[in-house]
Amino acid sequence: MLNDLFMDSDAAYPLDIPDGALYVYPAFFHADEADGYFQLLREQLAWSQSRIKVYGREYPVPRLSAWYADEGRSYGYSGLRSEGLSWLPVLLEIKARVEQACGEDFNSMLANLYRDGRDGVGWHADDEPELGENPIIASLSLGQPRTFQLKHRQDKSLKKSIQLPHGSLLIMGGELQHHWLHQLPKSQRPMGERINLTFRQLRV
Ligand code: MD6
Ligand code: FE
Repeated sequence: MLNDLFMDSDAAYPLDIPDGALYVYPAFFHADEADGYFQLLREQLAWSQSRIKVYGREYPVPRLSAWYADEGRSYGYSGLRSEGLSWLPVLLEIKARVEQACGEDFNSMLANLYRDGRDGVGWHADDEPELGENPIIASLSLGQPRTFQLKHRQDKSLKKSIQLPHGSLLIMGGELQHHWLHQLPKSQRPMGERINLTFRQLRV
């Protein structure tokens, strides 16, 4: 279903990878629209730095985040469980555009703010049970273009590296979360801020 939708659109293109579906809209939002959203999200979201426990020691994660969801939804990630914040007008506006493009509804969104190249997110899959079997996750990138990498869990020769520009939308679906890990690596290069919104549909 995702396939048919995107084959018809010349704005989005599929990336040819086995064991999962991956689509990119390089310019989902035009630059001026993307600029406006970046500013609003930077100011309005309730950014905070989570801490994770690794072998009994606590560390701040290298990014700021904020988590929004429909009333009454809670979500566990990195050993934490939290209630989502209430949607803001700007988020509902963006969510509607993303839902229209995906042909899917989303009831939650995790926002990440990478302050500079020292912030990133390590190898992971978004395979929490709440997301269901083969989730569609839509990921909007604003601000500093950053590299997004994927590697296959079984076949170590399969790797993919893509640039996520300002205003781009990446859509993951199919069996991707079962067979691939993804990360946003840190970088030594001087870099500005990047905001990423990942829209999800929680099934429970
Ligand atoms: C990021 N994104 O782009 C981190 N997860 O900042 C993710 O971890 C991610 O972009 C699932 C689907 C799309 C993503
Ligand atoms: Fe992810």
